[in-house]
Amino acid sequence: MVAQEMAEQEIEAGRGEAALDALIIGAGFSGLYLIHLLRGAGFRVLALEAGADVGGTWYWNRYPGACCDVESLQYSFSFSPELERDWRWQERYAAQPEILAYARFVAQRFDLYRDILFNRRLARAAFIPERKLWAAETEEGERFTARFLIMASGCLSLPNLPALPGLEDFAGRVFHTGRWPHQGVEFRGRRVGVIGTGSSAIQSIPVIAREAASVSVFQRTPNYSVPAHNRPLGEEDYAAWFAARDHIRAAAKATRNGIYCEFATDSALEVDEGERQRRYEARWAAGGLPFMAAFRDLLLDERANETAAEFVRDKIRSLVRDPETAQALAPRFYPIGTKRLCVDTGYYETYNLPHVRLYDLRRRPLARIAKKGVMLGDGTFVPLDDLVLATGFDAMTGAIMAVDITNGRGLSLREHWRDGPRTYLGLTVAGFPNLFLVTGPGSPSVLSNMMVSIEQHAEWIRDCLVALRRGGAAGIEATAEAEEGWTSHVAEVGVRTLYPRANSWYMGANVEGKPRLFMPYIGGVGVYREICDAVAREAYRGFDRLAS
Ligand code: NA7
Repeated sequence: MVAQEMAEQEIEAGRGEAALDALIIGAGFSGLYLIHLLRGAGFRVLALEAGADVGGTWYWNRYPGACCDVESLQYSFSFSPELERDWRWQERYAAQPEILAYARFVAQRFDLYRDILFNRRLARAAFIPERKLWAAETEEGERFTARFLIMASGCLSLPNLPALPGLEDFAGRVFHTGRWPHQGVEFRGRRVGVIGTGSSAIQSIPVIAREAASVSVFQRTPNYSVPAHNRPLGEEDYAAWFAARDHIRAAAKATRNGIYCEFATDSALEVDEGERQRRYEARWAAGGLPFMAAFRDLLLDERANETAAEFVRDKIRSLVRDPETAQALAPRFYPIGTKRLCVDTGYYETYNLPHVRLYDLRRRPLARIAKKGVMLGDGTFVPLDDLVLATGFDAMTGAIMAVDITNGRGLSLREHWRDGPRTYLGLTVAGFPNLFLVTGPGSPSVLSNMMVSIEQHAEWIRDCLVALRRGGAAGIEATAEAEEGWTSHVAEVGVRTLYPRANSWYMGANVEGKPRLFMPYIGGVGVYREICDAVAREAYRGFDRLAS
């Protein structure tokens, strides 16, 4: 039964009021903070979570070496000083088990588990205009009604499973990095093939290579990666953090990407070669994503970008002994940073191991997967016992579009977004009242430190719901003009950068048939926050209120 019919029946049966104020989809960091905030503001909330525990991305991505590419002290909630005081990160970059443990700690600390139903996947949701509520149904057949529907379903949660010819014939084990078995995988003595060379592959290949008999990496596009220089955090790190914490937290909110670091304000082209090299060397030695902040124009100017790209290519050539492999690993087809920069531990060095081999699919494409391995276009057969698909995600829109969301006026979100996502502020969609997206397309989202963006979105949504309640309104809906204006603005700002030059998941280019456009908002988290705050201050400019 469609959600609309189901809800109408419930309404006829006398349950005219929405049972919940807000139904939250997902219990990752977004969902957790939303439960905490909305409950604290007196709303009746429930979260549905597809996994068996909290954590979202960090619940599913358990592949070997899975690690956050933002430093743990900054990749954490800032809203509670007590929480910060009582949780200690072990490493500069936290690995997945530690981040998952943190999510559980947060959920327990704020007593969030009681408002989450696990192992529930939302199948459909319909807005019922007459009642001004959402009716929702899970794949398991449970039904809910809520005034507001909040999609906190994650940007990298729906795995991308490309149509690899012959995959169904493969007799060995097949794993996707984003759906890794919870009990772990034993690779000892096995010949492992890895398809893909994105962040998940770059993190997992060095760890798998420690165990496996051989590792064959099938690369379609090489990625730029900088070292993490991960290390344990000690007392002195914490002393320094707490001394500067208030400043760092406040400053991070005003930055371009929500990560506090030294952002250079000069151009890569206005310093001489010696200074450029010195700057890149220092950033390389420090490690991590701030490499891209070495100059202000690395993502704006092709020539500036090329100086950084060539520096990294040089590093690859110096780290990888076999010149042919080094050449294949050095990206040339797109500007550095326009696919998310990877942060690794020993990735390039792994190719110096005798049992690790790179197959460049640009030189010899993957012809098909056979029962016992992979056949390449030039007739080479690579025998394998296991296949690891590190092929990424249907990013940003995948988890939202997986749900059949309709507006009760004959329009589905899938139809509305057929040519690409359209939003107002990345938070709302015209024609879909009382629907909120957290870190959705059209917001800084995946270009930012997610924790900073999540806090900002959740707080904005809470404030909006409180304002509506205070004003006696039943809801809110973005106007078509506001959506059009914002969607155009997101596109205009995007094309001013180098990002559209890459076939990245930011562009939807990794999923066949997906519209190609730059989905996140590149204006910066600081600028974006000011815009969202101004919209709220100006009585929610760009929105219509729904009368009670
Ligand atoms: P990514 O970054 O999307 O990487 C996926 C990789 O898989 C990438 O190298 C792809 O090559 C490759 N791929 C995808 N489909 C195929 C086929 N059909 N054949 C060969 N290779 C393929 O996903 P990750 O999980 O690594 O990282 C996602 C984000 O998580 C990351 O950016 C961090 O923010 C954390 P392509 O580049 O498309 O040629």
